[in-house]
Amino acid sequence: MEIVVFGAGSLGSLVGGVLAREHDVTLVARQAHADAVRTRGLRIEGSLEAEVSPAATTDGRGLEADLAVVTVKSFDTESIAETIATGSFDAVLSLQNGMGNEEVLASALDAEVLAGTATYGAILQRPGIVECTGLGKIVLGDHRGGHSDVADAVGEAFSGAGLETTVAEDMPSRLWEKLAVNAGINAITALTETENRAVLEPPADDVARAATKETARVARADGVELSNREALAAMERVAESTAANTSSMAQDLQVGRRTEIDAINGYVVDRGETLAVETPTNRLLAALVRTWERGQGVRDD
Ligand code: KPL
Repeated sequence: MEIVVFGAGSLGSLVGGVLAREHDVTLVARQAHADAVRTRGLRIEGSLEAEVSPAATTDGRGLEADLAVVTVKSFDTESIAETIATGSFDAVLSLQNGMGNEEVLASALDAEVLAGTATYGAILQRPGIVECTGLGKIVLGDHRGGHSDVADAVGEAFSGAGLETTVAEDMPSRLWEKLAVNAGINAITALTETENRAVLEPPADDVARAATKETARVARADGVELSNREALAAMERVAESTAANTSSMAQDLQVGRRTEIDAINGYVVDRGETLAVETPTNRLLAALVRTWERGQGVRDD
């Protein structure tokens, strides 16, 4: 399969690198990373150790392939959709954090849009070197739910390359479950500069559980079946299996980058307001991370 990964940072490089063992992969990445991959190849360290040689570029315009995998930050989805639209793809798979990315892609593109969740831990250590810090899995399927032959084919391609992948017909509720996981883990570990295990232990565990339960409440008000028990079990399972990992938001704060707070805790607050569900913990976490972003000069609203 011909695959282009748009936004090859930590997760995108790991997924693209593993796929490159079996498929024809192009990484669209920042200059230094693209240069390193072009000259020395991509080294995957940690659990999925490999040396691979995907193509790499900084310019995603006008590309053609069977599949576009989107791993850009949620606040860049609109602009990457415009870039993808200048090329030609049969299918697009969003492997992003937060909600609403698939709708943005679907409204800009003719291709079939798949939603996916990924729980692999990944850190881009240096240009050309990505570390797999935790084996996870990918769940993907039609973004509106239901059966999709294209999702089956993509699932087979991913599994064949060595990524543990399940094809699901209930992606809307899987996305809410992933949102509940990220709402519980990301902002807390970012603000406290801790690894994911921090949310399993006092005193952060109560805060993480409250943020997760609020998210499940909003999901139910939105018509999705997600009990507090299921959401908490998912959050704790992911925190355990990625205990020693640094969440993507904690990585963003470490390097002074804008975060995905708007698409995670911020989304829970906004949707909660629309559906008349109180979300005090998500509101507090969102306010604190946004305050940090303003202080860093990486947001101005
Ligand atoms: O998705 C993640 C993230 O860091 O954004 C988790 C699952 C929390 C892994 O760290």
